[in-house]
Amino acid sequence: MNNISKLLGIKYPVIQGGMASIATGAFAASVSNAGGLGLIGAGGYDENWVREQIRICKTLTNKPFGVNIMLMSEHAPKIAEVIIAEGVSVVTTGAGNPVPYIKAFKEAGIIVIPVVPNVRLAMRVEAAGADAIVAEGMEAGGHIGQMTTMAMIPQIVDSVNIPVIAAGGIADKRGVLAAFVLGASGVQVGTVLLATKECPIHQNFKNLVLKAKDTDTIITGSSKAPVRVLENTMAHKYNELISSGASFDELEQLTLGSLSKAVFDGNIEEGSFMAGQISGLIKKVRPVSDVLDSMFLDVDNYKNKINVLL
Ligand code: TUI
Repeated sequence: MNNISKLLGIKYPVIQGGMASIATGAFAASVSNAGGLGLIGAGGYDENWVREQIRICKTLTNKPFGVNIMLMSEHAPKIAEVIIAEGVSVVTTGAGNPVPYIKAFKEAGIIVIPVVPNVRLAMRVEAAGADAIVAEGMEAGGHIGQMTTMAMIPQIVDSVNIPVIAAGGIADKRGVLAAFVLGASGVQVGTVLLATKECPIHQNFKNLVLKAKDTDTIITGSSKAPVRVLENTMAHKYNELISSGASFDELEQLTLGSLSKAVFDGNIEEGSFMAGQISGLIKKVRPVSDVLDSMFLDVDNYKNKINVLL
């Protein structure tokens, strides 16, 4: 059995992205029930929302699931306490340095998988006790680093001894196999899960993903917090605001506010539709189980054949 599947107790070595403002307890449960690791995306929500979603998720699946903490959030410390109190088995982190949290999670017996954008942070979180890492390339949607998946994965694989999960630009079996060839042990996906029956986003958001071309995402935001979104009026307005010197806090508020406008209202002009470059590959809405089954159908077979050649 694959080491990530074994570590997490799941069928397929795939974990869901954090998907701030999207990944509810119900959505996480549908990913876990389909054989991946579902995650509740804490995003900008507070600890009470996260506690409620954990309890909902527990009623909808008996499979492992986790919580993703967005570390830029002011609620992150309280959310960490709730995760420990509720006995969640896996935590992933994003958008910041998770090192201050790792010891407490490990003492509580929680599997910790930070999302990192470069080799330096991968090495730091390994030294602090992380169980595995997600290495997320800048092809991904949402908050991103500077490295591409293709260039980063083998460099991280050669720099750490813990399993590496590849993310950014992966939406089908070809992406999974490419990740394995680069030395990853599993994948994280977000964009492809937007186009699922179970994903609780506005239909307009799903339609934008379905009709996106390869070049339809752009990077908005400051160099401190670049965010990949589907190009629209809001994305350009945001970049103009940055040029005019808006503060970091103002921008973070705008990001989270416009994310809600995309996810809940389907507001095509004013929403921030966070999605990755692989949007152009996604042509239909499917059940989560179809997405995961098709990503992993016969993958072990192909992997063994490739390993003979490597
Ligand atoms: O976190 C993500 N993707 C996200 S978070 C999000 S919500 C949001 N809200 C307000 C402002 C910005 C975003 C939407 N999408 N992916 C994982 C990820 N983590 N990508 C990059 C990083 C990262 C960046 C810097 C991780 C660590 C880090 O460390 C900085 C340091 O302190 O060393």
